[in-house]
Amino acid sequence: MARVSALCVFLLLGSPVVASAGPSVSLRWSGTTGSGTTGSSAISVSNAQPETLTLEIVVDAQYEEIRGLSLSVEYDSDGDDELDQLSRKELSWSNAKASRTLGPLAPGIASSQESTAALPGGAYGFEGVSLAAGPSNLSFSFARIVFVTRPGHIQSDGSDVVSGFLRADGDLAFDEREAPSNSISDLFSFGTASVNAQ
Ligand SMILES: [Ca+2]
Ligand SMILES: [Ca+2]
Repeated sequence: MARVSALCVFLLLGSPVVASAGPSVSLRWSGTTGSGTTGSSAISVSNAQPETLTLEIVVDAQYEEIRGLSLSVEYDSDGDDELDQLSRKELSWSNAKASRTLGPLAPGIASSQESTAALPGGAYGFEGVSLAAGPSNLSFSFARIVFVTRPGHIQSDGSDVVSGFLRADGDLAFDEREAPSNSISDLFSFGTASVNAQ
């Protein structure tokens, strides 16, 4: 009976719902020195003076245990150069008993690059590995990037920051199964963030 119900839900809701029922990465503005409202993926900033913004990379480990994860972020790919990157940090997560953990093996990310009018900016290879059991069915802060805005460059024209498995050779996710059948990269969905002119 349960199988029949599940099939009905699948047929009613269609495959997009099934495709999104996996781990997801969202980008959330968590801090500003300006007057914009924090807590979502979009924030309003002044176009007259620089503001320092903190961007949280939040992982929602829906339906999967994450034993390893490496992801990257790019920004200003449209040449507007709205942001400069000040710093970035990989965060360690554990549950209260420390029976589940996920954190960087080595300090620092693989590489970073500042955006200009000619080049997108990037922060590549935020990584976390679990040495025992990893997070599942909860959301946690995986990494953090601090930007400063560039007055005169701010445009309200959609996404300014994207996340994803952007390094073909280095970014991936895996679960608790035996390698090499433990990849869960294809299950992930990724969010974006934007800064808009006030
Ligand atoms: Ca820049
Ligand atoms: Ca913008």
